[in-house]
Amino acid sequence: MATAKQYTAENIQVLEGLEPVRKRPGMYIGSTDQRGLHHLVYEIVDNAIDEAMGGHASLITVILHDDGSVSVEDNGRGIPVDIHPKLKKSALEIVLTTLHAGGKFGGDDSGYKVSGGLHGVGSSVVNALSAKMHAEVYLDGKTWIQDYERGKPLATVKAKGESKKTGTLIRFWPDKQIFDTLEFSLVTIMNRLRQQAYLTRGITVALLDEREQRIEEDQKQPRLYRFHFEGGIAAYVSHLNESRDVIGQPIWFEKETDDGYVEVALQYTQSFQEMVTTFANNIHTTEGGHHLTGFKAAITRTINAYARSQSLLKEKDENLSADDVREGLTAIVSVRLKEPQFEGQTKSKLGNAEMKTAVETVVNEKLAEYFEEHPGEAKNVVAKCLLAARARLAARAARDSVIRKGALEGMTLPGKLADCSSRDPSECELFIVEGDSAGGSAKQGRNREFQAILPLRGKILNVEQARLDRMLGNNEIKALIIALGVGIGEVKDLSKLRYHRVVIMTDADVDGAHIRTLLLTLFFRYFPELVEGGFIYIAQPPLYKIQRGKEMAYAYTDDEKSKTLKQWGVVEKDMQEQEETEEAEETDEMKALTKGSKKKEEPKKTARVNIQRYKGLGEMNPEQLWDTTMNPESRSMMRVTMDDAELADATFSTLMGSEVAPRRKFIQSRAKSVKNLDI
Ligand code: TTJ
Repeated sequence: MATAKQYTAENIQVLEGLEPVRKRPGMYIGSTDQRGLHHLVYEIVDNAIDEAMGGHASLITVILHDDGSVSVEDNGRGIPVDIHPKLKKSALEIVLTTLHAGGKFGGDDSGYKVSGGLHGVGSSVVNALSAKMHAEVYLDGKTWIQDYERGKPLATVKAKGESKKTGTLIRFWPDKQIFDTLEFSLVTIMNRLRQQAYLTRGITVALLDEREQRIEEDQKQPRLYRFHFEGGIAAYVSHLNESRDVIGQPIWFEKETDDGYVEVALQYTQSFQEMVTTFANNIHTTEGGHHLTGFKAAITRTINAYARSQSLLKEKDENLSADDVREGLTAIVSVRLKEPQFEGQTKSKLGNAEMKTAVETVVNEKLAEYFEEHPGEAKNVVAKCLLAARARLAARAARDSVIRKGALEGMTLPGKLADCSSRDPSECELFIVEGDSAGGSAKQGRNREFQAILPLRGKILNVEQARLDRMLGNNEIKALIIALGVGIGEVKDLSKLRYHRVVIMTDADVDGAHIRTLLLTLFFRYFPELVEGGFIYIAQPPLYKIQRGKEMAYAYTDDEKSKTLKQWGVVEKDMQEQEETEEAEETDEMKALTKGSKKKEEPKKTARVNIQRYKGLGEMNPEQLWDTTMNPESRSMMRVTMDDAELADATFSTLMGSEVAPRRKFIQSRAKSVKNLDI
């Protein structure tokens, strides 16, 4: 390699000693906590990835050693070791002991570098922040070594022996004088390496954890992880969509442009979530930037153009919006460019404006080409986007017509709301209760200080005819929205939420499941912030009351019922026949089984086991409802996640869909999976 050429005067100007790094480590690696510690690994690995990206290395091995050090080795060309004519030092030593802010020093002829933001600060920074560092270069048939302490070489670079391989090995011991912690997280490092392996198709990244505590007792084997993805970012997309219902194969393309390299993988799913992840020079651009803008513009344009060309858009001026084409889209956009500019709050927004056009042009061209060649898949993608468009139109129409700006303003709290006396939302709870009779029990059983009850009449249960947008006009739902206090649409103000726990309390039967689905869908579509904020709950009323003499227990699941019976010494097998009467005379066998238990001292002559299965909340009296479902001391509630709500939304769409067949199928399959369903 003509390395001498790289050492121009210009390069030498920017060389600096490492003292400033140890004085202000945060300036170079962001922080000195565990995050900063991990940056050391990333920095060294990035160098090896650069070598692999240039096509010179295929294997990168990372070892977490037992003594707290980390080593990174590649099978690339090896950092040059020849002596710099002016500095009279080995290139290896210069790379590892001088700050080269320009980033081009020792740089490669060809490609793009993993650099920018907190990265690309240089391996010398890692050296400066390490109590010890050891470098080995396999080059020209020899092994060259140099050792350092806190960034200072202990000797000149020396040949240590023969070597047939080529490559670079760096091992470093982070300095405890610098870092708050020296504990590396296997998971964090593994995730990073996996991500880098996805982004550099075909390379192998191996991770070996040799630390004592990681070695499993029984096998005494260090743990080895290996990441290799022939499919690169297309495999990444497949991985992200693993649990989703996908539409077609992942679509993948790449192109080298004048402004840089563009690589994209995308795949639509039946989900509502958009997952578009962008990278610039292998750095995750969490704040997006121009490459993301270009991608979105191209997707919208291409899908609209295709849909129009195939007459899939009915009206002349009908268009799919950017939101429509992003629903259910999973994509990775990876660009590589010579001089990346990272901006934004966390320096993770790509600032190079030319990348908008670069990505946009490539995606327009390649995606259109793909659609032409795969008309079946293209049609399914358009269908999915049209579905999203229709849902959005319906929602907008609902907002416009039913709940216009200010329509809810000034409205008084609904009469059916039994409000609580506290006005501190953080302690207030709203129970949305199905049916007036359960509502009555809940009203009597509640703690009126902080618990409010809103009964919903059974009428809106008739969801099969309902449509979500019409639902917003329903008086029951209006009452709910007014009770929540946050408004809707343009006037939504979450700070006005009147209850920090909004609890859906429905029966454990089909109607109950319907109304729950409906409410969850409503929250998912119109109040996702409440779901995300963790304000929505589902009450968990018991399924059974189990009684024997004076003993009484509630069971919330079938498992729990079995457990209780077992504790009481009741053999469930024997119970089965009695289920019809749900009453059991204690058999001799049962008595024998209970002998060991406490109850032995006061044997009951007529101990009958009575199992009551609650079919609805209305079967519980106020006291029971309080004890089992509402009392914060003893109840359990499920907090609704976005995933739950999204699932409900999908369920709702299936139930509401015009096709009867899938709806029936859905109800049947649910019927099988939900044991406590009463049909
Ligand atoms: C420099 O130009 C001549 C050919 O080699 C180029 C180079 O620097 N290659 C290189 C560096 N390969 N691997 C590295 C490297 C690997 C690790 C693990 C750590 C560091 C600091 C560099």
